Amino acid sequence: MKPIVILVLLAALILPVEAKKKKRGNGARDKQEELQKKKEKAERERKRDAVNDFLDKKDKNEDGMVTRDEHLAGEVDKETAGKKFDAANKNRDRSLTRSEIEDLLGL
Ligand SMILES: [Ca+2]
Ligand SMILES: [Ca+2]
Repeated sequence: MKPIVILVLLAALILPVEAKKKKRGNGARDKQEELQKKKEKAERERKRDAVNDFLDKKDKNEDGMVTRDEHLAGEVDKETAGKKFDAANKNRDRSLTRSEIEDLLGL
């Protein structure tokens, strides 16, 4: 038998095994990626729920943002609440957006 024929035969034997190995490797990685995605999704949902809870409580006019007045309403310690509002209000406008609320809540 010519060496080239032997090589081809060997390749035909080895390649399917290698392909199988590769597939298994990818499967494990896919699973890990899937798990990571699930974790990230759960984390996003947790944040979204927390912000929604906050808005339910504070956002009286239901515009999806919380003004300083809305935030201070019902707070006992208005000074601390005001400071927290100012710290979270990154762009120094009149209200907290969802992402600013995430900061306020320490998410
Ligand atoms: Ca509002
Ligand atoms: Ca703001």
